Amino acid sequence: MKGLYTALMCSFDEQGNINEQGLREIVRYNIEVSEVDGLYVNGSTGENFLISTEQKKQIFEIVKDEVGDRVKLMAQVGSLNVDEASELAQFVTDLGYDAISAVTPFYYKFDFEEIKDYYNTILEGVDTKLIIYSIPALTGVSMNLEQFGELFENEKIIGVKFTAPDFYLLERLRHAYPDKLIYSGFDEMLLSASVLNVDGAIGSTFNVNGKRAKQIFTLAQSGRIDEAREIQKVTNDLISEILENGLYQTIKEMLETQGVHAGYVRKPMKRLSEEKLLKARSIAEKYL
Ligand code: NAY
Repeated sequence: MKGLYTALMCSFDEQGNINEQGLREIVRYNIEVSEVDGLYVNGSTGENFLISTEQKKQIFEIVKDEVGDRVKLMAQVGSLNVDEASELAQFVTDLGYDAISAVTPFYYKFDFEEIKDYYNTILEGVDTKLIIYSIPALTGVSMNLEQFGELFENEKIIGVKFTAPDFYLLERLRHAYPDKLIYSGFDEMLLSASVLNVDGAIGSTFNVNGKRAKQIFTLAQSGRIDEAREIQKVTNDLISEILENGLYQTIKEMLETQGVHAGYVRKPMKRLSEEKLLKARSIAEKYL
């Protein structure tokens, strides 16, 4: 399960329906052009929190059908509705996904006991492994070393997608849990995380920048830090332009320039203005 995983985008049409062909094209582009090791399906980048249970299932099915066994697949099933999360966990396990992942429960200020119960409930009765999805900036949920340790006591919890700039905690986690999988979640910090020996990374920008990300990761692993730093610099030039223009919308438009029908974002996300569309195309021309 080690390596680089694209946080997969989903293609939606103007009405917000799944564009199956577009989604298949995004999958193929990631495998054949970006050459990532795996796909992280229905994460933030997949606009997971904006779609219905049925749409989530449809996406899981289409992606598995398109991928077959070519790359590893992680399914993000986390939901404030624990019944939905459990149902999706069973669904993707039956489909043959390699692991599930679940975002920490957010919005209500759950205490740690509740968070722990959420994970144990999702895993009850389902024969799969789980990666915790920790993203404090969006969820407001920060866990400390001991709390991660307590979650890791459940042997089915095999790792964490660590999307935070806290490199002290990341180093402590790596040191304390050498056998758990740690994935870096911020693409702009990939080199720094790789130096701390993470097992892989999961990122939205890998949809268009997978090859550079892979270079950063493998160069860092073999101690070639100067070379990795150069590629991280270009990557961060790209990421800052993407962030300034609109993250998911710009990546989608960049994919469109490559003949991949990545489509539109779902409401309430807004579409790019004409000016920003042109900007997205010029970013693609510059970096792809
Ligand atoms: C997800 O589930 O799609 C992710 O969390 C992937 C990680 C990304 N985080 C978000 C919130 O999009 O790749 C990062 C991020 O977009 C990138 O580093 C730019 O900041």
